[in-house]
Amino acid sequence: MVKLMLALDVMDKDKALKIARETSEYVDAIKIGYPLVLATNLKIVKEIKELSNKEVICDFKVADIPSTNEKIAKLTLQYADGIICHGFVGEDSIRAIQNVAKENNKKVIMVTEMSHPGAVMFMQPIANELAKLAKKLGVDGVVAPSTRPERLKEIKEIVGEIPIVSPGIGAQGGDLEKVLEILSDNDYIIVGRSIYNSENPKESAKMYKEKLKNRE
Ligand code: O7M
Repeated sequence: MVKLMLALDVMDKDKALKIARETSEYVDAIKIGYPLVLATNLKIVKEIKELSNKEVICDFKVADIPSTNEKIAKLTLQYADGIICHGFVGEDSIRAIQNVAKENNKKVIMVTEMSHPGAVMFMQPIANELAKLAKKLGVDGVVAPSTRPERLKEIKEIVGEIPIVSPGIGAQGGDLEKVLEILSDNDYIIVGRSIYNSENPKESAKMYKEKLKNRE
């Protein structure tokens, strides 16, 4: 079954903990990014992992020189099961993160093409090359857009067995039916606002989980 990754981009600690607790029955992984970490602190990652018992991925879209990437990865992977980095900074910068992840048995997920409209300006033209680099480096996951199924398909074809982590369903208008025709068992959809901003996040997470189950 395609997995559900909750993007927990709320900026209030109690709200984050409540949503993580309520939805944990239906989500496979929780993605924590700058909004929540900057509103609280990095230890929120540990707390959310403990109360949800789910895989927790830090979305810091790390994009620096190797020695700085290494520092960021060391700090992040004390608590998180995985870290998201950008690919456009090049092979050495990604390898620096992979080295830290390997020592700690953690995941590195690399961004290729993003889901927002602006990604067609600079990212889309290089995204297939980034996907090839992800394959060469054997990263543990690749981010590709649910908002552009044709691009999602192309990137998936390039990376082969590497799991896809795909944002854009819900608030960004991605077509879940189309996306599920492309994704396979170890892939994830990322859903944020349409779960955490809904009146009943638990019910919304359940609804997505059921849609994923029904497509099996
Ligand atoms: O469902 P949403 O739109 O509220 O949230 C989507 C989440 O995915 C949110 O955390 C974004 O920062 C993230 N995201 C994208 O929306 N588009 C991308 O191309 C990449 C990401 C992402 O997670 O990158 C790792």
